[in-house]
Amino acid sequence: MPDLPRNAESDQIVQDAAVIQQELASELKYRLAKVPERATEDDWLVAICMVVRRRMVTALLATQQRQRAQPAKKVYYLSMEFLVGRSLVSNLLSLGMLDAARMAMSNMGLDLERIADREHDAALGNGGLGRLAACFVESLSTLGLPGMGCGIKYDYGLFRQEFDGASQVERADFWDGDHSPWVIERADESCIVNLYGHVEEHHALDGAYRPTWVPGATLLGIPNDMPIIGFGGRTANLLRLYSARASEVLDMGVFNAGDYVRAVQHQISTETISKVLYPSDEPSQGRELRLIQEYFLTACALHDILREFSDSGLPIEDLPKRAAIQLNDTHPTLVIAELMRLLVDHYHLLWDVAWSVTQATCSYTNHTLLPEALERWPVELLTRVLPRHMQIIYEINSRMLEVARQRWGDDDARVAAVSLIEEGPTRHVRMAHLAIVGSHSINGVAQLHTELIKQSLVPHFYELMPERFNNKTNGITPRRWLAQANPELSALFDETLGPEWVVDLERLRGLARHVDDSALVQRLARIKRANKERLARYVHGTMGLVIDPASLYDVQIKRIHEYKRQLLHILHVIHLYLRLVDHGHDIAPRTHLFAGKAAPGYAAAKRIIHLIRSVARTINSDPRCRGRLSVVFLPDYKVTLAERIIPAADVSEQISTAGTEASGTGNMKLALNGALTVGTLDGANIEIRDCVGPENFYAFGLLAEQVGAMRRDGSYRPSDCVAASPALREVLATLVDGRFESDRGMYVPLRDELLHRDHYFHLADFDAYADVHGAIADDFKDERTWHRKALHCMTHLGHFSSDRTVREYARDIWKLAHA
Ligand code: 26Q
Repeated sequence: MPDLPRNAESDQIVQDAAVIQQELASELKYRLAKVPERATEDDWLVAICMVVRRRMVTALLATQQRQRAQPAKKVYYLSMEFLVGRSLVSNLLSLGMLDAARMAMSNMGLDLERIADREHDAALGNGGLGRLAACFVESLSTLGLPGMGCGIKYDYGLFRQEFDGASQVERADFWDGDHSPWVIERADESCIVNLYGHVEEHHALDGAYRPTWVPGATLLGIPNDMPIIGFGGRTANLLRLYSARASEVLDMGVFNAGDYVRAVQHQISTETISKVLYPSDEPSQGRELRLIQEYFLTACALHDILREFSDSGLPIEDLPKRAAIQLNDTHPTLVIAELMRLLVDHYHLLWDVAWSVTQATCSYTNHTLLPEALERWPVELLTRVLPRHMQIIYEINSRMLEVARQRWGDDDARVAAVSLIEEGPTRHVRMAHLAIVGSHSINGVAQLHTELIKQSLVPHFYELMPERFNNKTNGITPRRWLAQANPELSALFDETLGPEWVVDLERLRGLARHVDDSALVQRLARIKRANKERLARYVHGTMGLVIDPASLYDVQIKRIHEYKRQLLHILHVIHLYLRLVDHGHDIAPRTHLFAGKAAPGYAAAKRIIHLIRSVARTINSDPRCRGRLSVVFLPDYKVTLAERIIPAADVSEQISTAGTEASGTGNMKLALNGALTVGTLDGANIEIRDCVGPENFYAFGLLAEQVGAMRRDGSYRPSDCVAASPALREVLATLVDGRFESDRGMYVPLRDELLHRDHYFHLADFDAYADVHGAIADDFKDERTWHRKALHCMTHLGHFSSDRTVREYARDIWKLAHA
């Protein structure tokens, strides 16, 4: 039990609780028209959210007033995804009213945690990139920096994952943003967004080229503001999410033409623009609706940016003095063409001036090295949807190619390599190239990733403009991922270090003095145990499975992707199973926990889930495994589920093929909650290992360089690995001998891919992976040493706070004034 707060503090909590209690009663009565005896848990959820919302609004208005009084440069973080999760507890925590709210509710016979558990996750993102955006907006507010997240208010966020046996089934996840207590609609600040049509050529009196875009369709972008409060409650910045609505302007035109049915149909199709988040973390090439979504975001955001700028009274050339636009991957890259269009066609700036303003304003973060994940849009599609933008992209390209030719003469291959247009049977616009030329900064999200961008992804651009490339290693907010997710560990930190660590994570260093304090290490062990018991109860309650909190919890939670190699993990589980049941070796008790969604159209990923669930079923029902080995695939991975699993993990699986995972952020969350990492030297794993020391990190496998070399010279022969490893042979055989399948032949493609191609080098790393797991199992037997290692790791992970990351962006890229 955490110690009771000191008296003055607890007096304050009692007083605050009394106020909250009164407000709760009043919300229940006047907003919901309910008496307490008849109120449901959902009613109480609304009531407590409204009580919190009042304080959020106060903080928001105060922030806006301060920012108006002292105009300063502001960052606009443009992202197609913000994976926010729940807000009630995080807002209570930031406002410093969590304990008081808990007390108020308990005085009324209610359990805060139980009621908070009714809140629906806002799942407006797929995974890492979307969650990073949410952490960044929170850090901006905590640091008191002026910023705004700009995104889309999807009606349907990422699908809910259900199962039909072992197969993933996707269900729609409606997010009722229109009725969320955290969202304020700003219909008065709506803007018009144009699409389709054609460009008419005009010349001004002075002969200047003045094209006019005559749009074929028009819709409205409605801002919906979600205040994101910083820790301490002083600053609330906005997450502004745009929703699309049919515009009356256009409907009238169609009505006048007498085509009623078409008018109504059109309304349906414009409103589909913000209907649903694309559920893939890879581009589905050429989807018109996705392109329109991306343009919709950039047009709405830029409209607001320029409106806010116009309040400054400064000339438009000074835009970069007041606005920095950060592109979260290439998804909002059209902002570059849109800004050029507005500056040239509407503000009548000369091209070169407009181009300098655009470059000085925009900057681009890359999140992927996989070539298939780079966005490309067919020229034909872009020309049809955004004719004027396509002209502008051509103009940008021809000027850039001119520079390239000056530099490389007629080395056509090199010049073609940087072109914004990819030639081929169908021509495409390469969005990463547009983002690079239109930005003053291009950053990767971990050191290795940034090196690979420079050396392999776009080496020619790096040669042309090396000064633009820089690294910003990702981070996570310690508020959600420690204070909120792991309250007991947080309380221990508070006691040992004082409360400041939550806004200054480097203070975890202060724990270093305690690694030999056995009382503290024991408390840490007890906290981990309590978290593991809590997760066991959840697993039992939701899936009916019994797992043993004394066993080692080995956790892999992330999107299902071949490059992340969940397959390597499950092959190792099969190996352990065979040792246990076929070879009669004993193993130390362990529980393997998986969670993650596969994109609906990604057959290979769905097959991997199927295999994991089938192996789980076989193992969990085999009496020989009882007390030794169990496997759990938890359905419907999302932010809230991550918050439950992470504090309970002993081992964190970060096993992507070296050179494929840009950074990873789950690796940081798990390590900060006291899990030890088994990982390849990939993404931010490398930096985590540098911080915690190699003796506290279970590294294995090929290096990125080795993988790269084998890919280039084609020397990898997966069958050689099988020949050299009897264990591997045995494991692969189980994929086709009917042991795990319900459907005969189901895993043949999986086995064949491994044997004949193995694009992600599973077999090459298998033996090393099994060996390092042997060492982990040995180390876990010595509990004291294990927890001491975990403590040592936490001590050295302050670097991975998103506060540090955001400060670096603010200083190096956005050039914001210090808070
Ligand atoms: C693009 C076009 C059309 C449809 C979908 C997409 C799309 C959507 C999401 C493409 C990519 C994504 C998401 C990528 C992502 O999450 N990348 C992860 O970013 C994290 C934060 O930087 C890193 O830690 C991970 O390593 C990286 O995989």
